[in-house]
Amino acid sequence: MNKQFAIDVKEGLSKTPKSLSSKYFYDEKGSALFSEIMKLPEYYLTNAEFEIFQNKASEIIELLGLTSEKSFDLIELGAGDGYKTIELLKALDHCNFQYQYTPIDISAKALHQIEGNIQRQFPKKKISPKLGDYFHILHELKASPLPKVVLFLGSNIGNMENVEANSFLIHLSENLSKGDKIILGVDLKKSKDIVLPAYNDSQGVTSAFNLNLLSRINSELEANFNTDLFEHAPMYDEREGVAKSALKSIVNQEVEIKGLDMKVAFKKEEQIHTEISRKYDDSVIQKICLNTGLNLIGKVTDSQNYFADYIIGK
Ligand code: AVJ
Repeated sequence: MNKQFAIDVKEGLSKTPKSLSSKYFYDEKGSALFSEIMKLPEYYLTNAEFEIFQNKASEIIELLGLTSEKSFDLIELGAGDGYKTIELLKALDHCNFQYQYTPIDISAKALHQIEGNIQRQFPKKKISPKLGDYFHILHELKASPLPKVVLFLGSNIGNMENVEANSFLIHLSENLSKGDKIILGVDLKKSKDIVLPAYNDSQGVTSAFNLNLLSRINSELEANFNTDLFEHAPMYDEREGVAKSALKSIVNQEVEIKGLDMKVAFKKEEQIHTEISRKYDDSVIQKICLNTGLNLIGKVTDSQNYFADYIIGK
């Protein structure tokens, strides 16, 4: 992992335009900042999806075609703190469903947190967290005879280009059996006035989240980025439906990365691209489901039509 970080940073900062992968945001500091982002008034995504699970869980359950006599595996990819999932679990329990909840994450800390949160809400529930790579674990779970419902929430898929998202769904589909379902949470295309502030909050938390990537390179790869000389540069392309974030060099400067044995020159205003957060509509969802063996069953949205949870079946 750390070795891959070094390889990816070297490659990303050697090309034109420069880029760094958003998957590296989430070190300890970055994960804490992302938790702060989810509480920001401008970051409507979390509340919108929470509202869906709070008010429309029964619609979701109906679209999943579940019956309370049969048990199933409820598997979550990258569960975070489980704040939204808990609402779905409450609704499932309310209807007496039998299921085994399995959150999968590459962070032991995240799994502990979710386990604690669930134990607090449902003292009697047994959950089976699994640490590791999504597909590796899904492959292991494929042997289970029970039907599966896989959760991939929070518009996490939005960090992928459509081609990547399509490969991701192909891979996911290969690890599912006929009749299994996916709940895919995605942010919907909408006006720039709503989207842009979500990535450019007034308290500067998103800016700190983005700049933390440079601090991470400083500490893990012995670099000397001065984070005061870079600024958070967000934009939203309304036509394309993609929010993009970059770090912009405020001056002409050179940065040394000892751990990579390299020096990187930045021109004033030059950007390092760090993240895309794609927004969706039915046609984009259809497109990323092409040739995956998956089909769209339905969708459930929040009251403002900001966010959707698509129910997809194999
Ligand atoms: C966790 C990928 C859904 O893109 O909205 C939040 C990450 N980046 N603010 C998103 C993020 C900046 C977030 N996802």
